[in-house]
Amino acid sequence: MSYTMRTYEARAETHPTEIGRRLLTIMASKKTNLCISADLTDPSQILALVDKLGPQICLVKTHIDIITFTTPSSITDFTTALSALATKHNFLIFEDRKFADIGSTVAHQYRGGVYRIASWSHITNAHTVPGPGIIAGLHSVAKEVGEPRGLLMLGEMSSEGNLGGGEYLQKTVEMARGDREFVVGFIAQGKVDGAKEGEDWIVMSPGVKLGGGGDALGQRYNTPQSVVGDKGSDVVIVGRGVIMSEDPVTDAEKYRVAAWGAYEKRVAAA
Ligand code: 5BU
Repeated sequence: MSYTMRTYEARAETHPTEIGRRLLTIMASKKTNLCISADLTDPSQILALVDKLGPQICLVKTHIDIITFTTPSSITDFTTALSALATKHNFLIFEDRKFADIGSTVAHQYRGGVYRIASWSHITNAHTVPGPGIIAGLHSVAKEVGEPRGLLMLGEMSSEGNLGGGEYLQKTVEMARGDREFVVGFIAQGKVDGAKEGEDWIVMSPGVKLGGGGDALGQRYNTPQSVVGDKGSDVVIVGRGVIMSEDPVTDAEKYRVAAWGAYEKRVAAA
C-alpha cells in the first residue's frame, strides 16, 4: 500500500526519522495537518498570533530573517518564547531557511550567525542544487544539537515558472534516499511518485489558499482538497490566507477542517 493511503497514526509508528514520528504523532493526536506560515515582521505580533493558533496547528513555519529585531538578545528572547509556545501547544517549529550552499558553508549557517537556527528549529529545508554535500553538512550540525532535527528537501516550489517538479523532484528523491535518518520528506505540491515499497516521505505544500488564485509576484495557490486529497501531500502550509485575516482563529479552523477532511477521505478510500 502506498504510504499516502496509511493513517498518520500508523505512519507515526514506522517513520524512519525521529522528527517524522514526532510530527505524525502530533498530527494524529491534535487532528491537524495545518502549518501556519507566521510571516509577520514584528516578533511580539508573531508570538501573540501563534499563541492563539497553537491548538489548531501541528507546525509553525518561520522566516527568522524577515523579523525586525532591535538587538541580538531580542532574537534569543523570541526563539525562547516560540519554543515555550511549541511546548505549551504541542507543535513543532520549521524554519523555512532554504539552504543552498556547499556543505561546509551551510553547516556554519545552520549552527551559527545571529540566528543559531539548529538550536531552536526542529525542521529546516534545503535546495538540492548543490548536491548531497548540503545534506551531510546540515546533518553534521543536527548531530551536535543533541535533540531530534529533520530536513525537508525542496523538490518543487509553488511559484509560477519554478524549475522544480518532474525530473528535478525525482532526482531530489534519489538524493534524499542517501540519508533516511535525517531527511523527513519534501516540499512539493503532491506525493512523491515512484516511492519505493516501504518508503514514507512527509510532503508539505506551501501555496495553499481556499479559493485558489495567486498573488502579483508569482505565487500560485492550490486548495487543501487539491494538494492533500487529490495529490497526496500531507501538510498544508498557509500564510496570508490566515495571518492577514481579521479573525485568524476562525479562518485557521476552516483550513484545518478542509485539510483534515481531505486526508480522512484519502485514507478512507484505501
Ligand atoms: P502565503 O502567504 O500562503 O503565500 O505564504 C507562503 C509561505 O510559504 C511563504 O513564507 C513562502 O516563503 C513560503 N513558500 C512558498 O510560498 N512556496 C514555496 O515553494 C516554498 C515556500 Br519552498
